Amino acid sequence: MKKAAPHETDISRITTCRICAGQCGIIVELDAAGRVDRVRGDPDNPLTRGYACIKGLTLGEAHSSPNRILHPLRRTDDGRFVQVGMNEALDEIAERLGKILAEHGPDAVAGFRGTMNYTNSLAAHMLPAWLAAMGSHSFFSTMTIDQSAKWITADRLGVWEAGKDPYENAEVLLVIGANPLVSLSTFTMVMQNPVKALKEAKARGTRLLVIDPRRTETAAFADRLLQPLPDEDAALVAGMLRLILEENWADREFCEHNVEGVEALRDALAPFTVDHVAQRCNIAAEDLVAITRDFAEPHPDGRRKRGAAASGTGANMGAFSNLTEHLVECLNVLCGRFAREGDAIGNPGVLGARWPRRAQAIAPTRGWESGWRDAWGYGLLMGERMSAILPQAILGTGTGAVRALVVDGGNPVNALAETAETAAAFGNLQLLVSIDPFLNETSRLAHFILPPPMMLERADIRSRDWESYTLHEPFHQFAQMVARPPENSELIEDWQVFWELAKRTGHKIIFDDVPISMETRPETEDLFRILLRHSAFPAEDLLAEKRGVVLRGDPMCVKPAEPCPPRFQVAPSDVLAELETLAGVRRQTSALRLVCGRVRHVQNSMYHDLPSIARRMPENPLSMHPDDMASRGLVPGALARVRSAHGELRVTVAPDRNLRSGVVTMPHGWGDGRGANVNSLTSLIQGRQTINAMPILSGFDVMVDPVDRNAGQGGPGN
Ligand SMILES: Nc1nc2c(c(=O)[nH]1)N[C@H]1C(S)=C(S)[C@@H](COP(=O)(O)OP(=O)(O)OC[C@H]3O[C@@H](n4cnc5c(=O)[nH]c(N)nc54)[C@H](O)[C@@H]3O)O[C@H]1N2
Ligand SMILES: Nc1nc2c(c(=O)[nH]1)N[C@H]1C(S)=C(S)[C@@H](COP(=O)(O)OP(=O)(O)OC[C@H]3O[C@@H](n4cnc5c(=O)[nH]c(N)nc54)[C@H](O)[C@@H]3O)O[C@H]1N2
Ligand code: SF4
Ligand SMILES: [Mo]
Repeated sequence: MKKAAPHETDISRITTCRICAGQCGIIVELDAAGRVDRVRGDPDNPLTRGYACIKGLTLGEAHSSPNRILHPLRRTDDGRFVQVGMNEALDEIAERLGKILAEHGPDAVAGFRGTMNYTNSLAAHMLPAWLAAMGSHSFFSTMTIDQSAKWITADRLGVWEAGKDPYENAEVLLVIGANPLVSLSTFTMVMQNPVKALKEAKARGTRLLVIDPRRTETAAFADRLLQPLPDEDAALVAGMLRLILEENWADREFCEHNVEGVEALRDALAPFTVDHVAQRCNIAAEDLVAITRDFAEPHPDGRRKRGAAASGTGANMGAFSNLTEHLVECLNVLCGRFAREGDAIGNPGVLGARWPRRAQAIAPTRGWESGWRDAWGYGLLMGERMSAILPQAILGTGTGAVRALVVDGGNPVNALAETAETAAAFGNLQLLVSIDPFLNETSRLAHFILPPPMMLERADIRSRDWESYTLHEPFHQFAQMVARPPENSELIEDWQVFWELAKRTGHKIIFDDVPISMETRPETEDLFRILLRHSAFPAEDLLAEKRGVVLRGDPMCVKPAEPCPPRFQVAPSDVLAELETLAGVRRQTSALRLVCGRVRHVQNSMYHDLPSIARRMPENPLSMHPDDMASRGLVPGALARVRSAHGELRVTVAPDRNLRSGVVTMPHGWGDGRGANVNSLTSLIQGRQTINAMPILSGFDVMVDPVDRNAGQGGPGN
């Protein structure tokens, strides 16, 4: 592609795609009517360098989709939606909220943060601020059906103030159950133009190690790939840790100063010998030793290797997800894979204040053990309730029972486990409001749908609070509004819904610790200025930066630790108990195991019906190894019945030689008239984790049999 010089592109057409964490710089062309016509990657964006995926390139179709909701809708008693004015909708919602608050108290009013709330910085702050204004604890998000094992690990094990080993000087990167080249969401990797960034890292000498039952797009670049049976990662990593301690590959000096519980962990790891683990995971013992050696063994002169291990959904959605994540982070802890005193900090902050990072641990606090607790026994995790409890909380009584729910940019009926149960529970809500431009399984059940402007029709900054994790360089781009909302539409920005409701119910919102006017609605820019009030660079400059720029400023280095720093806790008693349980569990391996896995074309349940997407991916097939297909008499494109202990569905099968045999996969997020929802096979309750109620969404047993397409049973579905 010809590289456009900066002056060739009209700056007013430049913004970012906000579907995923990549936040690619894009150039948006408008048609004569001012609607988004064409989207392409911005070759002059310093980080994304022209990269944009099919999802971002299709944003035009999304914005002008004939299915887009352009006016507030109210559901009638007979299930139809009728158009109402925005003020009328807000008045009625507030009136109903007022009654529910009066009758059931603040916890009965809940909010759900979907993925499109995370990438909307004002809404992301306003949703919890609205709940806090009412005094409600009922803040739910996708995190607790995603990788909240990472939050639990941070607060059981501890975290390192200065972050993991910097990407720039990583000699080795270990990726377990994640596919960053497709999903762009692994914090140890670069997520901007990820293929190019990985190739550059490899050219610098970084070795990539991958543990995944599928030879993924990421694994195609791996120096070593281990393809174990899924849902055995806890045992697998336990085996790696045991070997690291046995071979003296741990960083002994680091552990002496910073880690507590190494001996107790060593004892608990005793059952996880190389042979035991190799057998459980159905891998060769020497491959387990080799990948552990590649990651952990110090250089011959005794220097430790640099570069960290990280996991993704594949490791955080199985039967021992919280334990798995703890053990994965123990790989980093035992090997000391953290930024050390004097190391340059990749991204010390742009939108937020810069603060000194010391070379020391932050002690775990086990926050869920104190404070508020719901009637189902769950506390709060980083201020959030557990999403898999939501259906029970809607149907139940007692502390934390939910009667009203506002969902912003999410589709929890599709995303939570056990779809039929979840949908039935949501149908029992006294009030369900969905802030969403489209009908989906959740908004279809809503009493009100409030359509927002879509991302190219509003301005944004990136997440200030996550910038040090999602960016390895101090990068900033103000994502400007490049398109007008459709003619004759009546839309409301997501954050404004919360402000308008609070005003009507007489609650005062404290936005990011700053009380805001409840008389006159703030301007969007005023709120950006609040979020940027401690920024490392002047807020006015940041709000004017539309192209995207790396703002190095004064480089920052990691500071020395305080005299007696807090320590990582590698062996808290609940983790030891989980290890003991794990050692006693032996799964029979005759059934197929179904794993999660994302595809490039869509994000979760979004935008499946756009013509360019539907043409490329009309449904979500069940991918199988050709040998597993042949042994069941299945040919490519055949219809199959998939049964789990909790449900069944019909799917089209597709061959995938990249899968190890014995493992099948299908993407989640489908099933609303296109493909099938894999969550029809999962359970909200059985096997869910302690602390976060995380259901088992990956690595569970299924049976797959052929179905005769001509036998009148129709196509895929559940
Ligand atoms: N079995 C199984 N289940 C899973 C997973 C799995 O791997 N396997 N993954 C889990 C994970 S990690 C997650 S994060 C969840 C996903 O959970 P959700 O966040 O609930 O699902 P999404 O489909 O991402 O929802 C995004 C919604 O935003 C809407 N939207 C699109 N554009 C806009 C916009 O401009 N503004 C607003 N307000 N809304 C917009 C879309 O129409 C869609 O309804 O699913 C979880 N469920
Ligand atoms: N294109 C695209 N990008 C996305 C999304 C999307 O839907 N589409 N969703 C976004 C969201 S909400 C999230 S949370 C992130 C998630 O990002 P990732 O965590 O990277 O998710 P996946 O790409 O599904 O990769 C999970 C990998 O785990 C493997 N796996 C499954 N089970 C196991 C197991 O038991 N053990 C091991 N070792 N591996 C296993 C799968 O084969 C798969 O390769 O992606 C985000 N980005
Ligand atoms: S969805 Fe695609 S274009 Fe959009 S930010 Fe993510 S990778 Fe970039
Ligand atoms: Mo997610």
